[in-house]
Amino acid sequence: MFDTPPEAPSKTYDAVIVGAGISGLYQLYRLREQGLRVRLFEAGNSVGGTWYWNRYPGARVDSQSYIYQYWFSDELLQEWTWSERFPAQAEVERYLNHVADRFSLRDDIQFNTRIRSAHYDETRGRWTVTSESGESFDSQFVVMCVGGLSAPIVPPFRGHENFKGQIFHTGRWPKEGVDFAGKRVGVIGTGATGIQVIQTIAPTVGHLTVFQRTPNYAIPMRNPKYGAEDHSDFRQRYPALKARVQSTFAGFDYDFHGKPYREMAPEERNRVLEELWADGSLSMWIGGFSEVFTDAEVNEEISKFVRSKIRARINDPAVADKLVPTDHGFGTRRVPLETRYFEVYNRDNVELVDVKAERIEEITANGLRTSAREYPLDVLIFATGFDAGTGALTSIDVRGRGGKSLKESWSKQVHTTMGLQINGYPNLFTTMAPLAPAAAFCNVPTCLQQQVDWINDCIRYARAKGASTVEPTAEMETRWLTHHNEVANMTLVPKTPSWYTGANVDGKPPMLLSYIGGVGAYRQQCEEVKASGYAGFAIE
Ligand code: N01
Repeated sequence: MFDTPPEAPSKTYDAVIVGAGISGLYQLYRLREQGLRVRLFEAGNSVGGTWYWNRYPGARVDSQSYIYQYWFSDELLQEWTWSERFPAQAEVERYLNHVADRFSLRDDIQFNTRIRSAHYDETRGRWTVTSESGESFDSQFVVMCVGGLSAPIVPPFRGHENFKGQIFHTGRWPKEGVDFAGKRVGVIGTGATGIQVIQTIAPTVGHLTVFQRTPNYAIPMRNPKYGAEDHSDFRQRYPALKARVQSTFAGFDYDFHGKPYREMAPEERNRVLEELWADGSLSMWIGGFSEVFTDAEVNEEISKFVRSKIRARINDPAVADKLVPTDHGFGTRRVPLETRYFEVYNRDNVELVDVKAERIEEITANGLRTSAREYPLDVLIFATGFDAGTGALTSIDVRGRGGKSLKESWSKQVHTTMGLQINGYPNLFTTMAPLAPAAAFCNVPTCLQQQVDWINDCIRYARAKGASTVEPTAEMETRWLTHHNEVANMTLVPKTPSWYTGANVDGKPPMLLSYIGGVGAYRQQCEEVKASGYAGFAIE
């Protein structure tokens, strides 16, 4: 039943994958290995996904390189060497290109092809996927690997079109780069992206104006270079690391500190916090005290610790007042790693504007006007983030049973079954979609590989059974949504507005978009579904 009929036109596939990032490439490898006729469509002109589009100055991964990779090939693990602990964008992009070449993945990828719609035909149990240029493809399965942070947001400031200088969004950075020498540059946004851009360009621009709405906590990155000894050490540890990352809270090789914070004497707490801080990684956040997510008092103590670290690095107390976060607790929004970020504000050529105190009113021909004054600019950079979790999927016109639009359905309530499938959309699978840990609370490659493997196994199971459709039941979906929300509401995170809760997009229904029950626990639940013969999924 799944075999492609011999008379089928060349644009008929068993599976279509959308997106050639970390999950799309791996999904292609796996489904092809299973013998499916697969085609992957990618809007860009090469592979890399996030690491293709986000080539802004300073773009760098916040996960350690030795766990930011694929585990499926021992040869790949043995031959690839990472240059440092937290590599820059170009190195991760090179790695993903190497993987694409090493496994001849490009043979089945069509580049420069943005998918506009995916419509399900109930009578045939198949999808029609159509590109922006109007090419249509017919497929049994569709796997959307479109990313959780890939639909950029440019706030609709008045006068955007009048600006005479250059405007960029970090998530659509030009390949040829941008020359900042001597220029007056403005950056809007101080999230993980803004921080990386600001600390990188501050020494090279003529003048930098940072428009900050919400100050962020950030941890100083410790980024040693790796040599031959490190590489051989990692190679020996890879099997253990591969197993380890699948069971921890956030898919890293570290996990929460075992001892409860409240059971420690003040000196011991301080010692542990200092050790975590000195590690220079995200372990301070998702490998420190779990109470940071659940106990407001403990969170406040840890927040105070971090605030004092930040304040100590800023010369002008008035500037420090603007930069030290007081309106939310440490770790309730994404905590970035930084490299001499706070020292940037000690420079003469850098000015910090608090846009809560002086609102951005419009972009003018020569710069940006707030309620206080006009700031003359040659270049304006939007580090204003993404329509997270849902944006990349809803930008495609996805229609399931009865022509039901996913965008419309999610405008009222975002729902998925474990972030893997959606009731009403048979044979459609998703990676990095809402209600799974991937977008917010996971070392992304850990979660994406787990999801791809689950999808691959599920498709194999359905084919072996001779079934033509796979779809979660409505009951299963409701059960997962209820569980997701229960776990979310046990934490402090939904109380703090950010992209985690959809608060950065007007009109988005407020909810914690990513599952916060832990990567290990999520994986276990996915495994249980598989072991039960996919209980909660109709495979017929
Ligand atoms: O986006 P963000 P991002 N007027 O949404 C501000 C991942 N990532 O691209 O906080 C003024 O976090 C907004 O202000 P506020 C990581 O998961 C990973 O930085 O809403 N300001 C905020 O400061 C990260 O969390 C890595 O008040 C406006 C900023 O723009 C995710 O991507 C590196 C505004 C947006 O911050 C997204 O990060 C980089 C307006 N109208 C990113 N609208 C690594 O692992 C928005 N802002 C290396």
